[in-house]
Amino acid sequence: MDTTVPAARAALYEDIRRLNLIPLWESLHSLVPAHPAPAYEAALWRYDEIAPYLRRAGEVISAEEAVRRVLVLENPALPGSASITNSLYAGLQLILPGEVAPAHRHTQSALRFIVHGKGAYTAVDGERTTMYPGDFILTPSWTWHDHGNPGIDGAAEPVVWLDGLDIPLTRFFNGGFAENGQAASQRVARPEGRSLAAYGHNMAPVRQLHTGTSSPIFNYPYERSRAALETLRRQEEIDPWVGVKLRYINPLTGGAPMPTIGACMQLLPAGFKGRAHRSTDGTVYSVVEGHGRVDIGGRSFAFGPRDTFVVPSWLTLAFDAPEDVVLFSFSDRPVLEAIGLLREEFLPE
Ligand code: GTQ
Repeated sequence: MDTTVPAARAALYEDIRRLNLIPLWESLHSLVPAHPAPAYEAALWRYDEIAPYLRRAGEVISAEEAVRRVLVLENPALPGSASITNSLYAGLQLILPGEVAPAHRHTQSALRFIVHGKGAYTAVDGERTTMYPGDFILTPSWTWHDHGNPGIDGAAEPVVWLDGLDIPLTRFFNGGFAENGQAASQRVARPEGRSLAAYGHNMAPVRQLHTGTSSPIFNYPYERSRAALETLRRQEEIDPWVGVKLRYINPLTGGAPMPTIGACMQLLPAGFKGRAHRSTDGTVYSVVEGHGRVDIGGRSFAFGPRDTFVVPSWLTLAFDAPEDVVLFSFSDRPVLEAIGLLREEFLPE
């Protein structure tokens, strides 16, 4: 038996290192894995636990000074990355009554999912939209956006939303550009509600049609999404894996609302014990209503309203909902779809 081979190999590896060469055969296995092996993990952030620190952040820095007053939900397995999955960023943003988060734009695409309070607004390219809990709001790539919190009818309260951005994806492709606006708040160029009126009723303007790669609707109100789920749960057989689940669409294409981020809303009726399923798009969930449990790759997490959790790529996911549960979720699904990497598996009971 030739026992000199490993030593000879080691010597070779050592010698080629200074030429910036490495032997493929030592790492082929992990470079071309049999199935996805994400480098990040399942995790859950309890809103009740976070809220006091958000409040404290509100005491130590203003929205204006912070530009965006956000506590980033960083995946525990990816310290220093500001990432919740390998491709996505998530954070909880607080805006207090009377505050303004100044106008800027960047190539990163962003979504806001309102988790607490009402009466703040986001302005996108000159149109404001007032936020209510459960609303799904877009600020597509390179659109000017600013946030403010004037309240409604003289009553204002702190507002918190979940930010979802493709920051890590943009970083990976070195596509990040950003600019600050001239003024803190952009000029209002169109009345509130214009986008939803023009595009949110299965109709579209016959002239001056919206162009661009993102949806012309930038607020998908919870009231409507919730009502749709409620009607369907009464009419349809409940899917044994996902309950009643709808995805948000760009009404002009039927595709995802933004090129890099897809989003869904689902209802799990009381008593639902979901079957396990998995997909290659690592997904962030925000709990809108109800308490339940989720099993992620053999780890069980209890959740309640306003909690956030992350399900890594290809880990199995199964829900348990003793009461009605409503979940919002977002992922990089449109990217995976576009490059042929989207796979899903719905496991039998
Ligand atoms: O509101 O524009 O959480 O630019 C991170 C980066 C929010 C925003 C974030 C941002 C924003």
